Amino acid sequence: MSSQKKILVIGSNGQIGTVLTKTLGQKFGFENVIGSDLRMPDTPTKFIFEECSVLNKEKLERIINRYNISDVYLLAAYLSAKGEKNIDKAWDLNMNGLLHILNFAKEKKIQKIFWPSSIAVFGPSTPKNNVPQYTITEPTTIYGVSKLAGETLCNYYHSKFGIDIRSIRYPGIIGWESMPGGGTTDYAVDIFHEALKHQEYTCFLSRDRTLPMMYMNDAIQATIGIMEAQVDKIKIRTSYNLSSCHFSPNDLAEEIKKHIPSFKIKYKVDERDTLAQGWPSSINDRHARNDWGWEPNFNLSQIVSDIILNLRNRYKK
Ligand code: AKB
Repeated sequence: MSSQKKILVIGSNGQIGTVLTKTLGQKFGFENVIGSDLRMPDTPTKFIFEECSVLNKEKLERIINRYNISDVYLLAAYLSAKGEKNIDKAWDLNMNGLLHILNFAKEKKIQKIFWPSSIAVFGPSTPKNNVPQYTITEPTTIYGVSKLAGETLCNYYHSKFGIDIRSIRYPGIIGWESMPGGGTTDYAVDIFHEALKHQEYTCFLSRDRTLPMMYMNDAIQATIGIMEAQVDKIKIRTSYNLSSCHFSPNDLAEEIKKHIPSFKIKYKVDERDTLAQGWPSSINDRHARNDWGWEPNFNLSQIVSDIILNLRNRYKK
């Protein structure tokens, strides 16, 4: 295998994949980054793109061999809300996709894997605030169940076969460059677009449903940060707790009003609020900070200012 890092991002059209693939290209050279997803991206990309499902093991293997892939970021997943409507498919994609990639590493076809877990591994029996790394994990969504099983699988492959797999438990991720799909925390992205276009947003979570959240820039920094950390710094091979800020729809709306005073939020709560009800309000991430130097850069007011600035440019508002 050549010493040049060659990166494959699976799920490169998704909310995080879009920004991650671009950032990896800027950092390591677009000729060294291959994006893959179920369908072609809407706009041309600077990186190489391959249409492929993570469930298509043969095609994936051909891509890995063709480009001599060393590092895989596996982002393709059914998220919480969509997963509840497609339980079998969510389990299949979330588990078999991961298993394929772990087995490529076991067969020494790739060297390093990033796979995200989520705060959805926690459930109603987990403490609500400042949730420690090691605590009760009894998820109540198929997404959370698959992420918890995936964490255990990663740890098993690491201890049994020495696979270098690295993982963080993403909170809700918000940004302006890409749209989320199928998650419970999606409201915190939609709200900005509606605020700028219509000065009004109807929220599907309840007013005070506080959840752990993070700006996209911090999520990307954490993702590349854990992958680039020296191997001896990675002491947890299930998945690291990761935290930046936490807020409710009401907190977010109040912050948006500082920029768009006429903005109004209404509430029409649906089943996604029940999913969110089982999740923690805030997370303790001291292991990530101590082990590999994680530190977030954006608080709520900085996130809101940055998103509004960028979306105002886009919408010319
Ligand atoms: C979701 O809402 O399903 C995701 C998550 C918290 O992992 N954003």
